Amino acid sequence: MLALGLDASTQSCSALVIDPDAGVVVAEASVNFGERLPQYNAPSGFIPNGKNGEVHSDPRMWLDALELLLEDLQAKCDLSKVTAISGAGQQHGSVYLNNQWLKCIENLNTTASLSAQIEPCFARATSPIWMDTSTGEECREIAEAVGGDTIVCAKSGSIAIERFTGPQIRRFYKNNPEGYAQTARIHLVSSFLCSILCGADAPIDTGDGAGMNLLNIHAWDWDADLLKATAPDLGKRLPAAVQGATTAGTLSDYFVQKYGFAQNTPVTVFTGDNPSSLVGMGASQPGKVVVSLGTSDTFFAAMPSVLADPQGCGHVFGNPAGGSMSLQCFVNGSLAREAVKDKFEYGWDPFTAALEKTPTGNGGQVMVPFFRPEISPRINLGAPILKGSEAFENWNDPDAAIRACVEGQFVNMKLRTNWMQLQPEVIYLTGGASKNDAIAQVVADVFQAKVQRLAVSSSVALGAALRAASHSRGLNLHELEHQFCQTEAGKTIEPKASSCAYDATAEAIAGLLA
Ligand code: ADP
Ligand code: XUL
Repeated sequence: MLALGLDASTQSCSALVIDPDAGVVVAEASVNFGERLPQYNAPSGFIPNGKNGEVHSDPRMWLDALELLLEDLQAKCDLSKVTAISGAGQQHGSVYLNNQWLKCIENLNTTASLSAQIEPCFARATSPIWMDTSTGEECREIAEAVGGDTIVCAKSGSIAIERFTGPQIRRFYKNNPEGYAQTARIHLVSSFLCSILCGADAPIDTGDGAGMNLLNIHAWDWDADLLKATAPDLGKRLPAAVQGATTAGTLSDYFVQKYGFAQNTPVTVFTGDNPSSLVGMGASQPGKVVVSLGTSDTFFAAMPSVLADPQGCGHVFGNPAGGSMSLQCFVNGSLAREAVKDKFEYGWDPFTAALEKTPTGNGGQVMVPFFRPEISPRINLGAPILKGSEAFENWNDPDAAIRACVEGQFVNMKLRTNWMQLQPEVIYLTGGASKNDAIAQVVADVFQAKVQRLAVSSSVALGAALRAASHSRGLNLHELEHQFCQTEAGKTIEPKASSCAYDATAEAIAGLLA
C-alpha cells in the first residue's frame, strides 16, 4: 500500500513513493528537462530569449518527462502497490487545449507516446510560465475593469500580477483571438498533468487556483467580475475549482498498461508546487515559516486567517489542508546565484568557499542581484546594481560579488516579507539550494532565526504523496506530516551575526530600489 507524489517544477519533474504504514520513503526519481530532453532547447526548463518579457515552455516536454520519470520509477519499485496518487506543478503556467482534448485523453493508446497523441490538442503551442513578465498592459486593464487593484487584491488575494494566469489568458485572447476561440479548456500545469493521469478533465485546487487572479479567496470559487474582466466566455473554458481534499478521478488505463499501476487507483487533485511544499515541510498548520530555494526563492506560511500584502506584491493562496497561506516569490533565486557563479566560472564548492571566507555585511559592499525583471519588488532590471569598491563594481572581486549576491537576496526577502508579521524562531529551508550550508548561514543571520532542513529533501513531491495518502487512504494529514517531516538530525544552523549586522545593507538595498 504505497502513495505516489509527483512534482512538475520549473527545471525538473520528480517523484517520491512512500509507505505510509511503515513511515518510510520507498523510492525517488527525478528527470531534469535540460539534461534529459535537450531537444526542447530549454536548458533551465524554459525557452530562452523570449521577446517582450515572454517566458514559455513546451508542454510536450512535461509529458515526455512524465514518461521518463515513470519508467525510472518502475525500475525502482512495484507501481502496482500504489494505492494513492497526487502531485503538484510550478504555479501560474497555463496550457491551452482545443475541442479534441477530452476525447484524446479518454482514449490514450500505449502504442504512441503521450506527447505525440496530445500534440494535436494544443490550441497554443507553448505555455507561458511563472517567469513571464509580458502582461503589464493586461494587468492594468483587468484592474481598471473591476475598479482598481485594491479590489482585485481583496477578491483574489493579489493585485493583478504579470505572471498570474488571468493576465496571461487576456494577452493570448487579445493577441491571438482565433487561438482563443479554438481554446475549449485552459489548464494550469498542475491540472493539465492531473487530467492526463485521470484521462478526464481534472479540477483546479484552491492552492494553485489562487495564483490566477480569477479565484475569489472568500468563496474559493471563480469570481464572475474577474472572469469577465479577463476574457469573454472564460468560465466555460476553466475546469471546476475545488478544495485540496478532493478526488480528481482514477488513473487512466494508459498508465495501468504502460507502467504497471493497479486499475482504478484514485488520484487526488494536484496543487501548486509551493502549497504542496507547505504540506511536505510539515507546515500546513499555522506556526512554521518555510523558505524554499528552488528556481524561484519563496517565503511562505500557513495563516490563521486571510492576510494579503498591503503593498501588493505578495499573495494569498489556498492551503491544501484547508484555510489559506501567504507567500512572497522572488524570481531572481537560484538562477541569479548561478549567474554569479558562472560569471567567475566557479563550481558550487568555490562559490561556497567564497561565502565562508568573506565577512558578514561584506565590508559595506552591496548588490541588488536581479538578472531579470524582479517581482518582489516589481522592477524591470536586466542586470544587477553593485555599490562598493571599483574592483567590486566592475565584477573584479569574485568573493565579494558572491557574498553580495546572497546577502542582497535575503536582505531583500526580509524587507519584502515584513507584511506577514512573522518573526520566526526557526526557518524551515527547502529547495535545490537549501543543501548549501553557507547559503543557509546567511539566511540564519539575516532573519536572526535558526535554520533547519528536513531529512527528506524533495518537499514538493513529499507533500503530494502525503496529501494522496491522507485523502485516499483516510489517514490524518497532520499525523503523516509528523511522521514524515522530521528535521535533519544534529544539523541546526544557528545565527552567528549580531541582530544589527544587516541594518546598513538593508538601508542600502532599500535605497537602491527606491
Ligand atoms: P525547481 O524545483 O524550481 O525546478 P530545485 O528546487 O530543484 O528547482 O532547485 C534547483 C536549483 O538548485 C538549481 O538551479 C541550482 O542553482 C540550485 N543548487 C543545486 N545545488 C546547489 C548548491 N550546492 N548550492 C547552491 N545552489 C544549488
Ligand atoms: C510562486 C511562483 C513560483 C513558481 C515556480 O508564486 O511563481 O514559485 O511556483 O516554483
